[in-house]
Amino acid sequence: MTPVQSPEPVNCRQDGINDIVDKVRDGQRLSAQEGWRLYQTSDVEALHRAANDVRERRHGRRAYYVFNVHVNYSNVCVDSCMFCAFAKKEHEPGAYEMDLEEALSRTGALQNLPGSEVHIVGGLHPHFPYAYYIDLVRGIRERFPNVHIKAFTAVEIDHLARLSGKTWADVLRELKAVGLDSMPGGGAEILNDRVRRKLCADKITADQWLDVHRLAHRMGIRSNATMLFGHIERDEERIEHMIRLRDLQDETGGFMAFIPLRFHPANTRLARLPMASSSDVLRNIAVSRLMLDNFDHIKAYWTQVGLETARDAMNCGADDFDGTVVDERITHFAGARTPVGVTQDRLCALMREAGCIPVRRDSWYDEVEVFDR
Ligand code: V47
Repeated sequence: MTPVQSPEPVNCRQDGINDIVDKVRDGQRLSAQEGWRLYQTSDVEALHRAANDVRERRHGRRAYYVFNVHVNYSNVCVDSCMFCAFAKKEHEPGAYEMDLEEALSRTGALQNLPGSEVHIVGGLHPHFPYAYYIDLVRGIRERFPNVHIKAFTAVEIDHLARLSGKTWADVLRELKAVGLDSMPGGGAEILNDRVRRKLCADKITADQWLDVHRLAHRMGIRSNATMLFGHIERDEERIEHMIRLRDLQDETGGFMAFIPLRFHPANTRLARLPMASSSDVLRNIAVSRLMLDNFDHIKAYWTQVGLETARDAMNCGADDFDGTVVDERITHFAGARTPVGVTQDRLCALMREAGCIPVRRDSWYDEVEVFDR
């Protein structure tokens, strides 16, 4: 694990970030201490500008989205994470399960369009057999050969291994054999043991989350990485999280995008907490763009940050809106007021408002359609 320096004492805090901006311009890597200063600075304009410069060097004014649906196959979960409003115990009101036919019919909304994506995530179900997950991926692959299957977080991969008595490698190999293309970045929360003990003690540890992704990357399965922010975590723990991801990315190069997830407190055991403000959302986007110098893409996940804030994020370091995100449930159980899916026209209009060229991408970030008129 990467040692993260503790922050400077408050009395010698340095507010300006010109030296950090110069380092970024020279292509130098930022330290934990510098990352922490990016969270503290009052010069938000300089922070956003520096992050936007990096974004423009990598992607110009292109802004990406994918045509996608979410299939949250069940919310029944053996874990009890403090931040989660989605998970229910079996037989609890609101608990649900989807059979294969329902998952297939939801994926059908993509019309088997080349470049489209199904994002499959669910609770850790105590009784679904291992075959359910294999059949789900195989069934989608057989019926919709053009659809990219991005399925199962590292936490679910570990659950499948426990339930089947197989190794992580066996599970990943068998899922890949029936059609799994890539893995989503969920379940990372904050990669710090203090936070995980308080927030999600039942979950795999930070090291295990990283180990599953390392293994997946070595097996040719690319993935994303998330960071759930705006609950009990400290700025230095956000930075530790990013540095641990950056270290793994140095090793494998397997991450495609980083996605800061804005914690939604409604209906959770942390409902007393206020939701992070839009300016905090933009700060996280900008800091991650500057710290994660080996990640190609930073997503502004509009379902959680809001459509207008996602638009503004395109000028603060983000280059990707995620997608149409039809049928998302996890954030909506926690009170999200954003639509349950948007049209491609709406996404493109927002990107143009941000001064960007909308680009429909596939899940590997290859361009499918550029709307440059
Ligand atoms: O793992 C749970 C988080 C994640 C809440 O890889 C919450 O492309 C906010 O991982 N408020 C699932 N967040 C979502 C996810 C994701 C989303 C979009 C794109 C990708 C990708 C991945 O949502 C969970 C958890 O970290 N979450 N509860 C909540 N109350």
